[in-house]
Amino acid sequence: MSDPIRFTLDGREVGAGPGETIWQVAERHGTTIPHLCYSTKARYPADGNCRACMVEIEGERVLAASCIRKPAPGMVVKSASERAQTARQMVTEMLLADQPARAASHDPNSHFWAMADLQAVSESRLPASPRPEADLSHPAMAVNLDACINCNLCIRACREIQVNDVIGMAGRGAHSKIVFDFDDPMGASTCVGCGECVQACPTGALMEAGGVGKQEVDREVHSVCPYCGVGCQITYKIKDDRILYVDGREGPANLGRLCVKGRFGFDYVSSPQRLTKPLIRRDGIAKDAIADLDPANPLTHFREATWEEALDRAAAGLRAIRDADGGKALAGFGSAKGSNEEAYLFQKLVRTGFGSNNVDHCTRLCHASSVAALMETVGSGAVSAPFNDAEKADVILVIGANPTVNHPVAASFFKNAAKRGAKLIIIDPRGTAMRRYATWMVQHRPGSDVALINSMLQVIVAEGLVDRQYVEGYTEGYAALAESLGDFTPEAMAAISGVEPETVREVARAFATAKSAIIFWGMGLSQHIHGTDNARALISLALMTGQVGRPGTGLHPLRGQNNVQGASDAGLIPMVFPDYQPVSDPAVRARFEAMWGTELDPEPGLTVVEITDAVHRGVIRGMYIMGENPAMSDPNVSHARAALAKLDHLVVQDLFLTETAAFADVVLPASAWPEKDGTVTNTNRQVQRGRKALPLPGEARQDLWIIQEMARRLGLDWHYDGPAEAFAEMRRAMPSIAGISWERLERESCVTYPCHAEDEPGEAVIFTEGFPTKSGRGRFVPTAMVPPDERPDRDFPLVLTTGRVLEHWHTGAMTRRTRVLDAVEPEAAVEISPSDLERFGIDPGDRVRVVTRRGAIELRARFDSSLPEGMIFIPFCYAEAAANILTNDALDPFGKIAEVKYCAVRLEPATAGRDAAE
Ligand SMILES: Nc1nc2c(c(=O)[nH]1)N[C@H]1C(S)=C(S)[C@@H](COP(=O)(O)OP(=O)(O)OC[C@H]3O[C@@H](n4cnc5c(=O)[nH]c(N)nc54)[C@H](O)[C@@H]3O)O[C@H]1N2
Ligand SMILES: Nc1nc2c(c(=O)[nH]1)N[C@H]1C(S)=C(S)[C@@H](COP(=O)(O)OP(=O)(O)OC[C@H]3O[C@@H](n4cnc5c(=O)[nH]c(N)nc54)[C@H](O)[C@@H]3O)O[C@H]1N2
Ligand SMILES: [Mo]
Repeated sequence: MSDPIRFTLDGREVGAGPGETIWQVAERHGTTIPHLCYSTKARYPADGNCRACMVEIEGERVLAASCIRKPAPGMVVKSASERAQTARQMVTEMLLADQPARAASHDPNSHFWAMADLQAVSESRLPASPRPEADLSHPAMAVNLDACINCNLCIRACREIQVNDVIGMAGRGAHSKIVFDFDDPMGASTCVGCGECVQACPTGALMEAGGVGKQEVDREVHSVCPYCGVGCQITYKIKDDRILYVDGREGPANLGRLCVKGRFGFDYVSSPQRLTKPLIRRDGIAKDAIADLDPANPLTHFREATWEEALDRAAAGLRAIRDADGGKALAGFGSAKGSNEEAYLFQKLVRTGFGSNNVDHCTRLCHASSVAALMETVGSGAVSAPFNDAEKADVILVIGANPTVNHPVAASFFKNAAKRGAKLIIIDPRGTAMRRYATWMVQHRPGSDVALINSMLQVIVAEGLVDRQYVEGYTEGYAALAESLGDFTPEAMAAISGVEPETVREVARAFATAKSAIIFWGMGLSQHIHGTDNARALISLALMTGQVGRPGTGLHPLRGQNNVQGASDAGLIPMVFPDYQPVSDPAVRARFEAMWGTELDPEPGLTVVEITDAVHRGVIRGMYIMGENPAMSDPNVSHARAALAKLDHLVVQDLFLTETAAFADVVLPASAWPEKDGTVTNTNRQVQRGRKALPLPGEARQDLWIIQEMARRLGLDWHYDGPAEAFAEMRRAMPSIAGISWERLERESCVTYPCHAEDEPGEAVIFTEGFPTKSGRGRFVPTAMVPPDERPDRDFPLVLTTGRVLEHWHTGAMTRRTRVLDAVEPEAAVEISPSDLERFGIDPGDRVRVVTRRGAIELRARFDSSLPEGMIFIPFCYAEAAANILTNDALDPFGKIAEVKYCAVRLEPATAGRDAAE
């Protein structure tokens, strides 16, 4: 380290570290110089435009902005000289003149008022200018330009940090003001509601709607966002045991950033529809009538019960089936929305209490195929590098993923990288929002990924761009792979993928010759009957070019649920015990038998869709479902619902009376994320600590407690006194987290696994020296083309793809009960390309009927120019138009994942015509 720069600050000799500004040195020595446009909270680099932090420097005529000025050796700085103080007070007074009076201000506790206090400025001698009206058009945020001081922080938040490019400055001089897009109301602009501007604003000019600023927070609790796998760290701001608002915290994944769900999507926990009492199905109410069950009024179908009665009933039903037909007649779905500790105990309950391995969860519908390919080729199913490594990459490939919608905070880092000069390649049949920042937006035909990726591999081989040294040093099976690529020329594949051969060549060359290239992929690759092949081909791309195991390189399947990585690690998978140890391996089994003190089933259990089929065959008769909503999320959901109805006994543990709970015999009201302590593992393999922020509503109980009470009634003698004890056992079962103690998580909030010892930091980038496979080498697995299961034809001429919208979470269980999110996206719509709208004579806004071989739904048509002709899109979050009534449940043979990204469909006029619907 270089020597500090010595200089004099307010008569004292001090040192400045490299890059430190005068403001920072002063702060370090206990002097807070007033500052407005430089936000320590938002931690953006200073840009020195507000002049609130001026200091005097001896020998200089003009005052200097201390937030950007760096000290020089021997400099004499006076932060408290009269000249500096007067100038700063003048700045504050000028700004204050245009502000509403403090008592009437939008946020009397704002940073601005704190800075005015610091200088003892409480009113202004200057005349006020006219006050603009408030813009309250957005459901989550208020725009109070009367409080704006033109500090630019919101513009930087929107442009530089989140890269949404909505906020700008219009007008000049005294007339300049911030605007959204072309001076649109915020609610009508392209704002995506991330609220970064609100977090950055020092005055309350941009703030949470509903007068939040006028209320005093009485507690803060640090936790993790409950939505996606990015794992943003957050702080709950609480008043009277309710969440008032949420701020982003400096977690390693999010660096203070959040998206609309993390910031504004928290009030599902206090929804009037929360389950607050255990429920038992009324006698004689059939299980086939979910349509007429109102989640706000469960008492038509259920009666309230005590916990004692409900738990006894719940467990007795399962026990009876187990004792009559054996453990294989039961199955459990655990949750990727709960904690690691809950997931671990849930799978242990199934394996030791039911006595089979019939335990699975939503990973099966998600990255199961990716994981199958990763285990087979590189020996580990998790990501090789954190997504934040995009920052170090020269080339970023995003394929079959739409991060601005589904991992918005990760997307902000990808956009930062693209702006910094990284080449961004996007491969997706539908143009995604990130295309604006992409060097190549490759829109291939859906379902043609193997053809496309293999043609890239073919180019790399044919043009001699293979990283020979890497291939020889770290891989096996290259010769057979190269051999298999002969026919996959870009010319031959163009007929299948629809991509110009020259584009394939450019993209392949860019990837292969980059100093560092990283791959991100999502459901567009995994949710196909050839999902495992898609991932195999992609892995070959990384291996062949040596783009793995170094900073800025790697394989990153973007994990979906907040804890899908952790739930999988903890063993909510039918073929493996915790830490992916195969149930069929006798040595592994012996270890777990010794640890759990019981005999274990040597046969892998059934997977999600296989369980549905087994119910139809009468093989499975009872289920325990915690924190999943298969009656909405399973493919071909009419078939899945019929299976739920057919069960002799179903126990559902959830926050709400979901579509799945509608089929339950017993419903157990559980704990939402902000109501519990526990750990979760994000897409980066970062294990993070969530903390209880709120009391449980009514008689709802902790999931961990419920699982244990169920376990006891199934004959297991369990006593885990809270998550720390469950975690301690997990550490013994899972070598990958052996170095992570509860105390350490308490202290550090986040530790990356694999981490083998308490004094190790954990490995952010893995595969630096080969792979955890038997041979230590990464394996090339050749792939052949398998067409989608159900292709368009005369009767069903279009391709249906399904997925998500930014504001809603999966089946809508949580987000449709969140005020802000449901206000932004309240209604189901099918997105259709302009040419298909024309071809089928549909106007945007019309109600249409969407029909596949499995069923039909009716919803509104929406114009979407990013879709190619022949492909329509429906999100699966709307119960009233459930997309999964339409989807195909044909499975990938390796990952057992269903092809929800592709089936044949047709559009018809709605039966309830347009007028009737309006
Ligand atoms: N807002 C929101 N965010 C979420 C979720 C949510 O429900 N809502 N869910 C979370 C979960 S669990 C997950 S798994 C992730 C999913 O995140 P993503 O993987 O991004 O999810 P999807 O929107 O399902 O699909 C991604 C893309 O696949 C494309 N696609 C469709 N067919 C094909 C194809 O044949 N080939 C290729 N290459 N692409 C294709 C679609 O056009 C779409 O852009 O999101 C997580 N984040
Ligand atoms: N058509 C189509 N179908 C799909 C997909 C697709 O792209 N297209 N994607 C698939 C994918 S990737 C996934 S991951 C699945 C997701 O499918 P699911 O996991 O079934 O969907 P969620 O809506 O997230 O369900 C979570 C449930 O847990 C409850 N919950 C939340 N927190 C807690 C808690 O702390 N404790 C308890 N006990 N309950 C809680 C919620 O109320 C909700 O009912 O959907 C899959 N289905
Ligand atoms: Mo997922």
